[in-house]
Amino acid sequence: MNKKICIVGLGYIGLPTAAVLADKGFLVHGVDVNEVAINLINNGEVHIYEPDLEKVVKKVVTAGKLSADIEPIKADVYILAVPTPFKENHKPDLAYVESATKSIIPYIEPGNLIILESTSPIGTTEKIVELILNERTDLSIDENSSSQIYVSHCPERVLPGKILKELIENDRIVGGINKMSTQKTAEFYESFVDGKVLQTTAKTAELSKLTENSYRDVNIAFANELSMICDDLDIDVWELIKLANHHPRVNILQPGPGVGGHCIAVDPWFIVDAAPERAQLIYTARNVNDTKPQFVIEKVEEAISNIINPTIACLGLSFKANIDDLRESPAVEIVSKVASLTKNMVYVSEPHINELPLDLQKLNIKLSSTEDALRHADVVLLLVEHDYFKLIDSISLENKVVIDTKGIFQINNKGIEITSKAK
Ligand code: SAJ
Repeated sequence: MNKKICIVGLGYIGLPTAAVLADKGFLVHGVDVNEVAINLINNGEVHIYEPDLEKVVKKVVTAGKLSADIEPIKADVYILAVPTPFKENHKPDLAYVESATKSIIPYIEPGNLIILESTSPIGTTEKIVELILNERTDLSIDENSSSQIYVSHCPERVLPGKILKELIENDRIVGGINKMSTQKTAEFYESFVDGKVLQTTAKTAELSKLTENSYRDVNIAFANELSMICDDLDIDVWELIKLANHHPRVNILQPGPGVGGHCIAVDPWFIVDAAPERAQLIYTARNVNDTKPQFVIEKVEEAISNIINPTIACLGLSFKANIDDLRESPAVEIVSKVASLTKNMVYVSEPHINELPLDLQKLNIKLSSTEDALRHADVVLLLVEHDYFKLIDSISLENKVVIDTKGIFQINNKGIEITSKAK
């Protein structure tokens, strides 16, 4: 446990990983370009919301086990946990991985272990090796050479909202650029993970992560497609799915306003990019999920067409329930388009944030309490199934048009009369 760890990227994955490793006894140095985040972390505070994270960060910073800076330091293990978004043409953007790699190159020494945790297109781990060896001819990946370094991919697989638990409990996939890299990396994860640590090659590890998220995307697309079919046929999709899921080998996921977040809405494109001719189903699923927000907007248009001077309340902005993360959120996209449908103020309630994102601040949108939003609204658009919204009582929805994209009002069976639905 006296190993020194340097983690580049202190976001939703890097910071919890840093906190967990420091809590397990490692000496952890976190690196980020965001100086505000660095100052907060060094004060034992956090810049993102994740249950219990602040508590652990405070504990390990106070114990002197975690510190943060804009520059890396010499360490035994380097973990890269930076974003891998896509460019406008849906091609992977590796700029952050490249700059993170370049930032550690001057510090690497023989014997060091370099782990890429960012979800990455196939071949990225090998690219990292190339970048390092191009600049550091004194290092090598030859097994048993005295200047050997070890490089692996170990994709993060934690679910936002349950990160601290899943970092320890989930099985991990470790794929090195050679056998020794795989082994060294597996030993490292085995020292703090309770789940199984499964060994493979770097390329298989890369594709396995993309596969997991594409599997989920395809299954959510199935639910979203069903919801639109049901809307055409005037059938309750929530009841339909509940009934179908009674079959022992059927387990349909839940429809929603679209798929958000930085993972499931992004990663399938990396497979499409690697195999455009073959990845037909994955490509179609992505498009089905991407068209769902427009379907919801059309439901709002339909609903307000019958109301004179309508006021709309939107409930939820985050990309999924009970978190504050707005990245790639279909709710944000929908709310900004809904604002263009009316001259009136659109009331938005998102209990997990204190301030609207900048783009929404410029529009006729007001961040308000749920109670306030409901009081003003003729049309209520539920976009995220936060637990908080499940407490809304039927009286506050009386005489309003409710568009419930997550089916929570029906699930609660509160007898709310829903006059229009975007299931
Ligand atoms: N969603 C639905 N219906 C569902 C389930 C989800 O519409 O039945 C929507 C959510 O509302 C959200 C989106 O899908 O907009 C993604 O949410 P999620 O909970 O499915 O997944 P993420 O993005 O929070 O985390 C995923 C996880 N991957 C898988 O479950 C295969 C997580 O384990 C990964 O670590 C994470 O991506 C990642 O970082 O790649």
